[in-house]
Amino acid sequence: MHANPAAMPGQASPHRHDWSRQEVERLLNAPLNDLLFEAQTVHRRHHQPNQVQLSTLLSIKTGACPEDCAYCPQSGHYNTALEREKLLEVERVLEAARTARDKGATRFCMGAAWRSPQDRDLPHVIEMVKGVKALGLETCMTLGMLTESQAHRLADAGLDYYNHNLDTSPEYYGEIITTRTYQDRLETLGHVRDAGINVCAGGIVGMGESRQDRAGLLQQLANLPEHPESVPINLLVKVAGTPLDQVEALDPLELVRTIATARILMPDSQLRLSAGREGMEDGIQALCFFAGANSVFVGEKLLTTPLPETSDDMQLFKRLGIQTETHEETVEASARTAALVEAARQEQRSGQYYDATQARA
Ligand code: SAM
Ligand code: DTB
Ligand code: SF4
Repeated sequence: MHANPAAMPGQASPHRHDWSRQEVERLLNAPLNDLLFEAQTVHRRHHQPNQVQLSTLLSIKTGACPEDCAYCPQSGHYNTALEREKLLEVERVLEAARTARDKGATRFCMGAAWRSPQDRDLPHVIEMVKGVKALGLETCMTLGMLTESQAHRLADAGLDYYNHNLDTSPEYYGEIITTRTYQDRLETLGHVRDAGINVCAGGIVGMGESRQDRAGLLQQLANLPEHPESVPINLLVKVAGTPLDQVEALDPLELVRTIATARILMPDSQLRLSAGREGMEDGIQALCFFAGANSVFVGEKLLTTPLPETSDDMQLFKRLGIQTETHEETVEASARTAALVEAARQEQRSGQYYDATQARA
């Protein structure tokens, strides 16, 4: 397929955790057709090619966040026309979860505009996890940084996934956030992993970063000791009042390249075409699915910004011949990915080589 196989190092698709920046850049820089062909080949080997999983988000505590993330409408550092809201009552969360389930979501993600949860908040949040699980949904939370013991308490409550993003490359990170470090984020991801919760970690493109920065983000994610089970790729949603409001729009094909490269680097991870679908052309979304995206957020809103109409999403899936995952399929896929990540972890520990190309045989 390629004149120089080394130019497409994902070809053999082992679960590697030692990608060099140069290798990742070579993938990102490849002719688009080569990159897409490779990504789709890996995708087919590891996933159902015509299936997407649906998640729904709910902001359980909105705005007034002490962090200064330059992209975020919820940061208390910027003047965005956002209405603040304190931690929601559990029953309101369960109501939203029921609606999401009835509309086909199989995972319910709850996000809080916190630097980290206070210990006094945890019992409340734990009630939410238990209640949402009892509705037959997978649970995900994103609450900021976690200590080791908080991660264990959430694990004991049965939390399925914890989302904490690296956001961008280590080099560009300081341009975007000054109130917490890259190392802080890696530590939280370590606590989540060690507590036995599935890891959801990704980042944002379109923040004025370079292609090298996108390579840096992907390299960091793929070189984590275990690949995150879930990798959200967000396209910046520009919100008036945030420092990134006027940043130049990213060529959407760069998003497609980022997703394709993520698919090659992390063959078994669920890859979510996350923020940024509202207003995105159908053709670009279709390319993202071809590149290996197999999950999206549906519903009225992400956390605070709008999503496409669900009826438009369903229409697009129909046009593409894409089926939405059932609850049973989601549970089966999550268990399979978690088992593969665990197998890779064990084999890495014992010094054996893990070949993910054999995983679906
Ligand atoms: N406060 C918690 C934290 O930062 O970990 C959880 C909520 S925070 C909103 C979750 C993620 O949403 C961020 O890490 C970022 O990647 C993404 N995000 C926030 N605002 C965004 C925007 N305007 N466009 C795209 N992604 C965004
Ligand atoms: C993720 O990576 N993207 C989601 C979820 N994880 C929490 C959040 C996107 C937020 C977009 C801006 C907003 O709606 O506030
Ligand atoms: Fe706060 Fe999370 Fe927004 Fe950063 S991304 S300002 S931590 S809510």
